Amino acid sequence: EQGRCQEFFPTTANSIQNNIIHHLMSFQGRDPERSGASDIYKALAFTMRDIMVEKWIKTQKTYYAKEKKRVYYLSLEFLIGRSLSNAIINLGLWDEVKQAVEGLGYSLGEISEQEEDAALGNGGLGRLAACFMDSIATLKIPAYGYGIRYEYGLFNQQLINGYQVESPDNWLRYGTPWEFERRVPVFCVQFYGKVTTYQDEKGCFRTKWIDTEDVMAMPCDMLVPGYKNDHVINMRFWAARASRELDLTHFGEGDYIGAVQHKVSSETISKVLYPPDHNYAGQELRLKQQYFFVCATFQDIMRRYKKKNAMFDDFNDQVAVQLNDTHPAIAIPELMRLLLDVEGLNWEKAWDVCTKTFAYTNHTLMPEALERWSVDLMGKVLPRHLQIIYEINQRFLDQVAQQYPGDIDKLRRMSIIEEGYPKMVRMAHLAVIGSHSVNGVAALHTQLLKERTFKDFHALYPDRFNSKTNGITPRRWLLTANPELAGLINSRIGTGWEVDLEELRTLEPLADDPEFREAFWQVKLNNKKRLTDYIQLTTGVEVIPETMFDVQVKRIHEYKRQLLNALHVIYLYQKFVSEPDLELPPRTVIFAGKAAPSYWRAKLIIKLINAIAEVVNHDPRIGDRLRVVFLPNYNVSQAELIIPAADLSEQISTAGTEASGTGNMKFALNGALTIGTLDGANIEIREEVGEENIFIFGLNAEEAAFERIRNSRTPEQICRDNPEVAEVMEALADGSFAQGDRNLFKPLVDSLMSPHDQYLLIRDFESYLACQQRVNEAFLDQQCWLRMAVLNVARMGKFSTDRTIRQYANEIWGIPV
Ligand code: DL6
Repeated sequence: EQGRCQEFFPTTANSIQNNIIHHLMSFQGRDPERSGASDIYKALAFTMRDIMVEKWIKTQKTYYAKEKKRVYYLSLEFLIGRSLSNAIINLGLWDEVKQAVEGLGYSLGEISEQEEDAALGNGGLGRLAACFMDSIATLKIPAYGYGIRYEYGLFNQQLINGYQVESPDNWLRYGTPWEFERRVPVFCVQFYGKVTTYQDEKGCFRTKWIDTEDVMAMPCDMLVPGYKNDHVINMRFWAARASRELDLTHFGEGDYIGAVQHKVSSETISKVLYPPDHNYAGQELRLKQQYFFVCATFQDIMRRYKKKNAMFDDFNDQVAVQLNDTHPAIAIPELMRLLLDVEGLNWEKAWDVCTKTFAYTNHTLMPEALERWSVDLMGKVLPRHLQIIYEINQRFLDQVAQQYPGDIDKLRRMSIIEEGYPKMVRMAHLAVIGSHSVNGVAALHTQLLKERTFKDFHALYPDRFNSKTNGITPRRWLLTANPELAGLINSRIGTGWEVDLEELRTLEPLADDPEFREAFWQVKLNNKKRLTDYIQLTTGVEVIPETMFDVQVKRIHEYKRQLLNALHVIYLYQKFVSEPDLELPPRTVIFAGKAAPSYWRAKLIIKLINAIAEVVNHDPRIGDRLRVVFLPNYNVSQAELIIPAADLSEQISTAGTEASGTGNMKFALNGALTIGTLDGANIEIREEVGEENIFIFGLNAEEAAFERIRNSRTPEQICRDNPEVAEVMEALADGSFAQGDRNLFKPLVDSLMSPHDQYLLIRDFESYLACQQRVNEAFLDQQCWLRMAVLNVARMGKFSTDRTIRQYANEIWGIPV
């Protein structure tokens, strides 16, 4: 059998090429001699999928044979990006595929470019989920990712006259070769209706949810190969389908439109990814998306569980469910419903199983990102779940009242139901109460969760809280994205780092080796040249690769403070104009990122950056000393191009607002130096790389919190004390970047100058300027800069998702790795 598989699944350049041709002809109906790059891409992707599917079947068989505990990672977002190069690398077939493709007259780069990004996520949270899948497969953990197969992913961003304009991301327009659309198992998901009770055959009162509107969930699987280990796992994405393909009642009455309507409205559920990343308005469709994927997922989990088990008493010994933020938290009342109403367990047993099954990861400190649903909406869409939530809450509050007699305020603060008009269901409270583990994603974040967001809960359940610092997969973020650097590292220390990132430590002595530094610089320069070409192509702006590439790429949000960076650009511009002989390294300041479509302030920041670029890039007094670029339509593939080319990584959020950040890790791993605040994982990056190898500025989280209340120096005072700050603010206010229009950027000026600016931009501006000056000096000493950059790479071992996932597996999931 082994032999037959090996014969069938191609692993030599020759057999891969034959397989590509076979796919071209038999499945795509193309003449190989007249096929274009996109045909070859598809045929190659199918060829890789063939290899993966065999390994996936074997992997699944080992799970069943060993009756292993499985982990289910539930996430509304998976920001996957492209799959082809990653699959080829993880399957260990790079050289063979390259040769095969070149034999057909194409370069592998050209073929990879054909792939559309799968952008089923908004930003950090979704990309983390994708990195986790890679590490889970590489560590051979029996796990599945579960999510939604959005027909439209994260919107495309165009810049028109400097403004963000959104258009739909129709990524499935030509289909995707990576998914298996499965007709079985298809599950029915109920909505609306009402709850009744009845007596079962033993005379017990049971609850039933009836008169519902039903939608079918169809699974689409995408495979994730581990790194060179024959282990392949799958992500299962649910697509909504109408419960009756054509509504026959309406059809019989000649109402064709009515018949189709049901289909259209059902399928809307998985139509589109919700774009905001930190504030989800309580929209019915989003609640339906959440329940849709949770309900289908649990039917699938139960189906698998029941193959080998009849009783539910030890369900949690077989099943661990990780909730990626509160988005899937409706899973808690859903499991209770299944155990109570379907399996007939009593409340105490069901609750015990439930809390031992779930673990919750929080990803944000922004209060507006903590999800709340109106009780009315919840009661309408999911009436049985609302009943269960009330019961969970009642029992929980009884416990709190017992522990803290007479403390009514505490009951009010901790309740799952927020009293008010309207009453709201606090999903984060539900998630904390219904899980045995609650984790933050960096040390500071967890500390702030314990001290602020979940203070009362931490006092009640101190052992429930733990920290799991995020990571990134080195396979995508170094091996795939930066092959030249990976090659250089391999030539000196071997390839062990690919699965044990701590091995990069052995690079440390090479930081003092001039020959290695030179090679390192050459790699960086080549990456910068690649990016230079891309910038020219996409924006028409000509940049000089030898200048300092100062990069801030991430979602546009006030707390991430792109505006602070923009103020520094204005400052530099004024310096270059007023003191032409000043010795400052020339800079190319690169921005990219999407703003939530309804977040007008973030969109105005994009307009401002483009307006500054317009002025700076066309001012002959500046020459080549300063360029500003805003790259449109930031996505994973663009990140893979930008990050390896960066010299300076901007991680400048107000301390205490960014839960972790993972871009910070990607940049440092690729040899960029960080300028940042003591926020999120920046703190741990500083601990690892050493404070002499990172540029830190600004208030820390405690000082920032204090400053918001004390307001020791208002923006107005700072402008009075510091003419350089005043001059920057003046240029922003007087229309210098708006063709004299003083109103365009007034909302930004007003927020900057407000004594209540919660993001404290002006408060941190002087410290940021001073820190940027230290960056300038360091960059002018190229050897010193390179030494620091090499040490950053060498000391990034902690930030592999292999480490993060090991911790989740050992400390939360009960699966020793
Ligand atoms: O944990 C992954 C990532 C963190 O690195 C970022 O700091 C954090 O902002 C992000 N959170 C979200 C929040 N979405 N919601 N809710 O994307 O998570």
